[in-house]
Amino acid sequence: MLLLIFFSSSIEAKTRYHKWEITYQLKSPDCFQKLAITINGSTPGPTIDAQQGDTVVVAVKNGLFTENIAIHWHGIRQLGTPWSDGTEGVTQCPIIPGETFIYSFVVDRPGTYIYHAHYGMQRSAGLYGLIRVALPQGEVEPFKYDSDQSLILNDWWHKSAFEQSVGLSSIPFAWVNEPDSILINGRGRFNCSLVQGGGTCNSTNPDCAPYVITAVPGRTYRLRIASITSLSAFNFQIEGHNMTVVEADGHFVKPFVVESLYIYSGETYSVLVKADQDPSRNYWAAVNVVSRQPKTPTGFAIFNYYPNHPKKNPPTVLPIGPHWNDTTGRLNQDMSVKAHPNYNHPPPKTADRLILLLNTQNKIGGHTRWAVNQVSFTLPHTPYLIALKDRLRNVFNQKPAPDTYDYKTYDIYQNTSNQNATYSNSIYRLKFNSTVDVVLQNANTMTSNNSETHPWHLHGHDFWVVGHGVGKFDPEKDPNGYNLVDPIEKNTVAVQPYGWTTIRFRADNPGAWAFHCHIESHFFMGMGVVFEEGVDKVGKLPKNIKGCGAS
Ligand SMILES: *[C@@H]1O[C@H](CO)[C@@H](O)[C@H](O)[C@H]1NC(C)=O
Ligand SMILES: *[C@@H]1O[C@H](CO)[C@@H](O)[C@H](O)[C@H]1NC(C)=O
Ligand SMILES: *[C@@H]1O[C@H](CO)[C@@H](O)[C@H](O)[C@H]1NC(C)=O
Ligand SMILES: *[C@@H]1O[C@H](CO)[C@@H](O)[C@H](O)[C@H]1NC(C)=O
Ligand SMILES: *[C@@H]1O[C@H](CO)[C@@H](O)[C@H](O)[C@H]1NC(C)=O
Ligand SMILES: *[C@@H]1O[C@H](CO)[C@@H](O)[C@H](O)[C@H]1NC(C)=O
Ligand SMILES: *[C@@H]1O[C@H](CO)[C@@H](O)[C@H](O)[C@H]1NC(C)=O
Ligand SMILES: *[C@@H]1O[C@H](CO)[C@@H](O)[C@H](O)[C@H]1NC(C)=O
Ligand SMILES: *[C@@H]1O[C@H](CO)[C@@H](O)[C@H](O)[C@H]1NC(C)=O
Ligand SMILES: [Cu+2]
Repeated sequence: MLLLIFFSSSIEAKTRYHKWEITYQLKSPDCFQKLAITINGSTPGPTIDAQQGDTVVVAVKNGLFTENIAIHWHGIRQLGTPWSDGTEGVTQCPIIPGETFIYSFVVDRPGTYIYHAHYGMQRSAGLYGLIRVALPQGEVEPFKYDSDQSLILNDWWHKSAFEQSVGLSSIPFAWVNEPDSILINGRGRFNCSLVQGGGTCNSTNPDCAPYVITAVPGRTYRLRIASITSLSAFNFQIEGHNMTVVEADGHFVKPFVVESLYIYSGETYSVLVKADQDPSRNYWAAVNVVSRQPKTPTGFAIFNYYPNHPKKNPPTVLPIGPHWNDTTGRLNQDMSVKAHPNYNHPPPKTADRLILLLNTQNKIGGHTRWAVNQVSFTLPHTPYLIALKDRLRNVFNQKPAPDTYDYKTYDIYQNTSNQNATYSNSIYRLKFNSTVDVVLQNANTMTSNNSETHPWHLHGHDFWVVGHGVGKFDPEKDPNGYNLVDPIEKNTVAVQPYGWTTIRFRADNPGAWAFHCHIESHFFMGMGVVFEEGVDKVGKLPKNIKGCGAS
């Protein structure tokens, strides 16, 4: 009896074991059949549910015959386990075919997170899923809801990730183009009559039937929305229903109401939606591409009012969302996301170091690349964590990566005017426990009058989003406008066209951490950097992360 009470009231952290096999399968998520990378046969993969403080153990078997893999746990800081971050080339060697790799990490914070492939461009082949971390027993969120549902948004191509990556690295350059469709929980709709030159496309395949969210009139729904797109920025809306934003990247938000939500690759949000409209019909949940001129049809799910038939289409046309190029609207949302007053941990008032990062598109030896302060990033053969911890010499460029660019004279509105970008695998070494400001400065691409949106993701940390601005960041004036009172903490943040974004973080997690644009092809084309901090404090590295390069 005593034992029973002990167990039922126990708040001891649990260990949650998962065993996954990664294989290729023929899938038709948008009705068009294609080889997809799956976890135990499914894409998206299984959702990992855990509670704050639990240890998650995932034994990943690489069942692909000819490809390496690695899986990143996006938003999990990996405190004390920097080797479980799953970033091939940074924190581990790839998992080779036939091999099983065991990831083990603590989920130390409640909220909504993602996992996805972090090797080559495999993420776009379907290897992704959600992580939901519940609050400890007896604790509640600072908001109320009747039901908790998840939507993972993605963009999808019929071309393989191989064909895409070969095109990106070829001369002449071949762009991946806009996605063929938008997926909501792995379901989309391609117009099969547009299929040219073979391929199987069956519009009545149940795998591409729209996803249905069933709502009971009067109830409030928490929708956890995650974007894992390879390219697109999205706008999400439920026709006729406003949404209250309450969580962003695992942090409670000072609630604010939106008619539609902008979401960038690598971000997660929770919104509350009340089923308080005319219950005699269903409504569209619609996803539209923004920030690039859309060439992809609107993605949709059905917001079904019980007891209407879940498959009954709403009587209206699909919402087309806001103007794709309404940068001001997107910036307004960025600036509305602030920490919830009861969960506000203001940042240090000053930073010890300022790193100004200019984002440009460049040509290097005829190749089209992205560069940060003239450096187009390449991964070394020996992962940084191993190289740094085991003091392996000459396995990456030891010259420090540049802290700034020529901000006094650089014209961010001109076609990328410099021809000086080079490849490098150099990194930033941060003083342990120092406070670092990073300013991401956007600029014109190599196309006239064009600047893109880049969602930057930091591994191993959350950062405070202390400022956003339009134009060129001025290191003298702009810091005066920083929000140091209640900035949101996030792991991914957008830099809008011709704008800048400043993040602040404490370099207090020993390890080597990637910081990169979350657009799959941009990172592939060099849009990233690596930070090292306190690597001497990292515990003994597990053997299973080694075995490539000089390790
Ligand atoms: C995945 O498949 C393995 C066997 O290969 C099995 O042990 C495991 O339970 C499965 N996991 C899930 C989540 O289906
Ligand atoms: C599918 O494409 C065909 C051919 O262009 C077009 O006639 C048809 O209206 C499209 N169907 C839908 C549902 O968009
Ligand atoms: C399309 O899928 C439906 C449902 O699975 C099936 O009944 C039908 O035979 C398929 N059509 C073709 C041409 O394969
Ligand atoms: C949604 O919010 C807007 C702006 O705050 C308001 O004008 C509109 O009436 C609201 N719609 C609903 C359905 O509550
Ligand atoms: C937005 O794009 C449209 C074309 O889709 C163009 O006509 C319009 O001028 C653009 N607006 C801005 C603010 O760039
Ligand atoms: C490129 O390098 C050359 C030679 O070092 C230098 O003169 C020029 O100013 C550089 N251009 C830019 C935009 O940095
Ligand atoms: C890091 O710095 C903060 C603030 O100066 C201090 O409170 C904390 O103890 C330091 N942590 C470590 C591990 O040195
Ligand atoms: C921009 O500059 C690059 C590199 O000099 C050049 O290849 C490209 O054609 C230019 N684009 C435009 C629109 O002028
Ligand atoms: C670029 O934008 C400027 C200012 O809005 C305009 O004067 C110019 O014509 C545009 N150039 C092109 C090629 O669209
Ligand atoms: Cu980018």
